Amino acid sequence: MAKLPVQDGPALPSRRSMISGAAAMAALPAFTALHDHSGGTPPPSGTPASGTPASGILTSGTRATSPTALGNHAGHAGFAGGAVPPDRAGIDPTAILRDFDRGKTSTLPDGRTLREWDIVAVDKDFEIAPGVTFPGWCYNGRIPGPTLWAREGDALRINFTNAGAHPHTMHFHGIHRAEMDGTPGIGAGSIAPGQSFSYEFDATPFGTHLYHCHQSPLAPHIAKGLYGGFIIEPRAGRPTADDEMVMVMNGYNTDGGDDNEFYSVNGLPFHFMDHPVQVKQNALVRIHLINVLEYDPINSFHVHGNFFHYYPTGTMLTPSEYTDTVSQVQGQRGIVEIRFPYPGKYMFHAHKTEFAELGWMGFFEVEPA
Ligand SMILES: [Cu+2]
Repeated sequence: MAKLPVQDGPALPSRRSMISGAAAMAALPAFTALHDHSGGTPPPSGTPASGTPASGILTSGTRATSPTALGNHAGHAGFAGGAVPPDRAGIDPTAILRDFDRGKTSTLPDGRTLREWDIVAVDKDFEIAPGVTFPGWCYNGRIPGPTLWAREGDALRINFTNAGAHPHTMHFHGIHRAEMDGTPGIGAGSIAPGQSFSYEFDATPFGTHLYHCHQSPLAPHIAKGLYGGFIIEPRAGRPTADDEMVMVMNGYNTDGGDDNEFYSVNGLPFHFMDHPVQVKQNALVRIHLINVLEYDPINSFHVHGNFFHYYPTGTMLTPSEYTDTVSQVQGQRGIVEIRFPYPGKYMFHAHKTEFAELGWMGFFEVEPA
């Protein structure tokens, strides 16, 4: 498959160099300005600690501060410089967690609810790791795109405008007519820069789904950031959860090669190390878990100190499994339901160690009831 030129300018880190410990962070800004020191996170054993050159990704680059300065930051994120502060990154994974976009609703003559969204594809840069700018393509200026929420049977209309520099589409998982599938060559097909199209279909089946660009070459069009969650609630609803959230597992290919150099959930590597997901003891926490990772065939989710019920694709009301680890292939998703019986901090991460060490790890912080 042809590779897209994903960036210009100075070379960004490659995964091989990061794993091997070769100069990884070629353009690190001064670390001292990078993060606050409130709520410092003690590194769990086995997690790369800042300032440990042997851990590969922490090797300082030409503009890095001294190892001593790095050492002062042990406990932050497991990453040289920590996670990028959300306001600088342009991505706030904590805000994305509980941000469900229910669209603009109106009632059709037949009494059904029409749910409508305006989605714009744009090219936008994000600072995904300290000093690493990723030239993203995204929906509504964010990675992942908005989590669209609908109720089973609603009529849906997604007004899509392509304000980017490349042709894109919106391809929704679900049941719909071919011409609404967002596939090049069918129906409206590719939506050229400056063009618009409204996708219209009904919300079915219920479950936790996703949408993404389906323009060729597919892997870069998705991995540049054109994806988001698409949740269809059962008509009669699910048992009420005390807390409901979305976790979109993704990766970043920063060098245009065949793999990812960074991994995250909700778009920003290591974010939830510095900003643990706040939950309450014994509360029912429902997590819509979606894997949109490209380049790597399998991703996984593992939680420490607990087990959870898992509903594959969210299309059933009874769980298939009681476990502490699930795997998902590309495009796979499901619902995790979990209650934390004990207060404290519990890691969650990909159980593929390499993904975890390159950003896909975080904490739940359980507040006593
Ligand atoms: Cu695209």
